[in-house]
Amino acid sequence: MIPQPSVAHRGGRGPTLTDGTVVVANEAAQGVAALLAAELRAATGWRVACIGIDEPALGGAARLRLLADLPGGPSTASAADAGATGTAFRRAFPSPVEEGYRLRVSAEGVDIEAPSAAGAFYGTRSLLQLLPPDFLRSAPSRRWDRVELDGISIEDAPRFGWRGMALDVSRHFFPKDFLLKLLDLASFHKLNVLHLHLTDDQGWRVQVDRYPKLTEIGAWRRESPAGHESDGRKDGTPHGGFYTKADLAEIVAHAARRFVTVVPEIDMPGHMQAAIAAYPELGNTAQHLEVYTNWGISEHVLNMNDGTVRFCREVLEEVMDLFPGPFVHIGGDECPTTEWEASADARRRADELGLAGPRQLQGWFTAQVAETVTAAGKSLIGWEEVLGAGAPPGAVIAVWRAEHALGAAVEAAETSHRVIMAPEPWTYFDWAYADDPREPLAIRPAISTDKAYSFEPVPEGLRQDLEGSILGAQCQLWTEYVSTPQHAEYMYFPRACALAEVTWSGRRRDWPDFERRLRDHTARLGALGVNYRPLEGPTPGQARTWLSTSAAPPVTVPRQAAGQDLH
Ligand code: TNX
Repeated sequence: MIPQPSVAHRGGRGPTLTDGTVVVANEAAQGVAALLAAELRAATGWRVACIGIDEPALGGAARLRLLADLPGGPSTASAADAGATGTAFRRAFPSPVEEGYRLRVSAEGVDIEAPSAAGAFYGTRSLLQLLPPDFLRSAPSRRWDRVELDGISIEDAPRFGWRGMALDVSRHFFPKDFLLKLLDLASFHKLNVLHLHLTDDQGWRVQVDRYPKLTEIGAWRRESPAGHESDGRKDGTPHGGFYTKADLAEIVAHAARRFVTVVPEIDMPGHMQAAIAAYPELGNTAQHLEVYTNWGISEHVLNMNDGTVRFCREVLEEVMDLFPGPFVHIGGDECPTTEWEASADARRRADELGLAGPRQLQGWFTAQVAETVTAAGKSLIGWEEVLGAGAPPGAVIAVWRAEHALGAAVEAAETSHRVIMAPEPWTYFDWAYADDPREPLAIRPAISTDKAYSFEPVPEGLRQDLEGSILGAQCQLWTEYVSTPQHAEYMYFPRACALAEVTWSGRRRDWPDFERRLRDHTARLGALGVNYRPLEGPTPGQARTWLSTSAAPPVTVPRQAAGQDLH
C-alpha cells in the first residue's frame, strides 16, 4: 500500500464482494459512501447500493460500513488543540488527527471508522488498494463474479496536515479535465492540497471580471523558447488559455468531494509581466510590454502606486471568492528591484514610508495585500522571500531554496510563522529523473524517485519545540519544459507517490521496501491511466527523441514528410 499506513495487521478472512454489495454509512459519511459505491459500480458493473445505518440491508451480500464524525476520541482532542493555538486555520484546516481512520476487513464485512468524513474517505482509498488494480478502472475489465478479501486491520493517520502538489499552469496552460484527473490522483494518494500557480510573467490563467484584459491579453503569448532556454531559440507558436470562473467552481467542487483544498497563487509583485502587458499602468516604465516569451525572471515588476495596490486587492478579492479554502498564496518570490531603484515614483514612495530604500518596498507591499487577505478571514502564504522583507503576522512561509531551508524554516518558526517545506532538490519535480539523454527535456538534472523518497520535511537541526510549525510539504511542477498533461503525469509519477509517503507516513524510510510496493503500485497507476515513468526509465514513447533540439545532429526532413509537394 502507498502511502504506508501507521499500523496494519493481516490475518483471517475478509468478506466476499459480489453483485449486490451494500455500502452502509452514517449521515456524515454519506458523500464518501456515494463516491465509493459509484467507483465500485463503474469498475465491476455490479449493483452497489448506498444506505443509511438505520435502513435494513436486504439479502446476504457483503456490507461495507462507513462511520464518520465519530464523537469523542481524536476529534475532541483536535478541537482542544484548535482552541490552544487560537489560529483561524487550525480550525478551518484538517489536523492530522482528524484525518485518521480505522479500517477492519473481517468475515463480517468492511468497517471504516473515522473522526471526520476526510478520514473515512482515506479509509476508502486504502480499501481500494486492497482490491485488484482493475477495480480502479471506470468500466469492468472483465466479468467479475466475486472478489474475496483477506482479513486486515489498519489504524492510520497522517504525519502532516499539509500534503501538497503544486502545478504551474502559467508557463503552460493545462486543460480543466487534467486538473480533475490530477485531483483524483492526488486524493487517491491521500494528498490534500492542490496549489495552482495561476499567474506569472508568461501567462495569466484566471478570469477576473473587474479586469477582463488580464485574460483577453495576459492569457496569450506570442511564442515560447524552443528546446532548452539556453539554446536561445524560439518556437514561433502562440500559446495560452485560462480558466473561467465556472471552470474553477467545477475544479474546486471536484476537489472538495475528495477532501483536497485548492490553493490559488497570484504571484506578486514580481512575476507579473502578463498583467503589466494587459494593463501597462501597473508597470514602472512607459515601455510597451508583451506577455513574456522567455523563461526565467522578468525584470518588469509591479509599480508601488496606490492604483496598483488597489488592483492587487481587487484581484485577490475575486480570487478568494472562487476558492473557499482558508489560504491564498501571494507568491512574493524572485522580485528584482532594479526598476524600483530606477523609478522616481518608487524612490519617493520609499522615502514617504521612511524605508531605507526601494528594496524595502516589497515588505510594505506585502503588508498592504495581507490586509485584504486577513479581512476575508484567510491566511496568506508567501514564498520564503517574503520573510526577508518582514512577513505579515500569521503568514505561512513556503520554503523552497535548499541552501536556506533550515535557516528560513527556523527564522519563520521562531517568528511564529507556520512553514510549508518545498525545497528544490527533493520536491522540484520539474527536474529530470536522471541525468540521462533518454529523459525528456527538463530544466535541470536530477531528482530520482529514490531521492524524492529520501526527503525529510523537518529540517535537521530544527529545535524540537518548533517542529509543530512545519505544516507539511509539497512537490512542485513548474512547467517551463512541460507542455502536455502526459508529460506532467510522467514528471509527477511515481515521484508524487514518494512525496505522499513522506508526508503521510512516519519518519522511517526503507527504500527497498518502498520500491517493492511501488512496483505493485504501478499496476494501479496503469489502471488509472497514468503516464507514469517506469522504475527502469522512460519507455520508447516517453523517451526524448532529440530530433527537435539543437544538441542533436541536424536532420533533413524529407520534403514530402514535411507535408509539401504531395502531388
Ligand atoms: C523557481 S520556486 C521559481 C519558479 C521557477 C522554478 C523552476 C519559485 C518560488 N520560483 O518561478 O519556475 O524555479 O524550477
